[in-house]
Amino acid sequence: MTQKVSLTRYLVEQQRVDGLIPAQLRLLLEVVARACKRISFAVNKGELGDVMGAAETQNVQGEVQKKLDIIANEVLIEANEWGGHLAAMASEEMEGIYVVPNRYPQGEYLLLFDPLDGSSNIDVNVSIGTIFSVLKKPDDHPGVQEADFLQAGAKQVAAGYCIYGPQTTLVLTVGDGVAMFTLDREQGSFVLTQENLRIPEDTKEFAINMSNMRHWDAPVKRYIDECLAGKDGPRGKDFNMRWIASMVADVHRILMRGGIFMYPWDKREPEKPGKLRLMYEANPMGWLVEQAGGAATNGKERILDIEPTKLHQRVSVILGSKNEVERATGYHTEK
Ligand code: P6P
Repeated sequence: MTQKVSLTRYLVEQQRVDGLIPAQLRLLLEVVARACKRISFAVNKGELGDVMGAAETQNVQGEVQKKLDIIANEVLIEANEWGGHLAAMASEEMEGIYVVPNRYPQGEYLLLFDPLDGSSNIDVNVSIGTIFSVLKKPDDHPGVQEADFLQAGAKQVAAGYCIYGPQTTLVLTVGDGVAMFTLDREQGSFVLTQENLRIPEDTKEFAINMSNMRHWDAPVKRYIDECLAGKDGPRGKDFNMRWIASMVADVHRILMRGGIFMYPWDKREPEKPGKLRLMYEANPMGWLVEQAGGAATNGKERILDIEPTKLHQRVSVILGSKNEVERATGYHTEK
């Protein structure tokens, strides 16, 4: 029987082999994984754990928070603040950054996360997940401030997500491909189940919220209309559609079998470039997709090249199978 490789062993071997994972980053990733395990157990309790439904609060985005949104945020903060590997954290659920309290040692990394993405699916038992991104704190000044987080996605040193679905699966990159770890609930540890994940460059499956069609810009409408025209249309093949309304679940499907995911700008709120957040949704997912051979743009430029100006800024997202992302992006630049 082939020996199972735990997340810890994988990270130690990666650290030993190519030095991509300094000890402090390895510690950070193991702590995030343990926090995701705790979140998974809370999510799996459902109605049995008084974790369902809405809290009486709103987040910085003005969205009603679910009880599990708050629980997941607190789990990640508590798990990561004392270890000495972080200087500060930023979360979709918090307006400002969370600086590691003085009673704990400060580290050189910055952790950003959407603690529970897709939370509108919690109450209907559909897959949701935690998305995280790791940056290095600039070392040209003492202390840490919000501006230290405003780095392009290309500067990430680690990124990943944990999807809470039929399996609890952690998907991770440190810049040397994408590895997948499945939670072995009997052992209580994440076990390596796939590495060097590759996204097929072509696909017949698109993911977009079709109810917004009348609000889209022309290039998006052209791309989707051509998919809908099927084999008698300009694409010469039929397409399938999926929309789970949980970015983690849609991106996981694309990492496993290809596809294109689109949450474009639309004219409902024209002042917003898109719905999804750059720093802790589009950047980590964009890097994972690129590391698996896919592509990620905002319709005009590579997501990872965008220079952020605000912590919670939003962005239009087109990501997935390389040839489809290039086609959809090309329609934007043609325009
Ligand atoms: P809509 C979840 O709220 C989320 O941020 C992403 O996970 C998901 O892809 C998107 O919003 C769904 O948005 O407008 O289809 O409900």
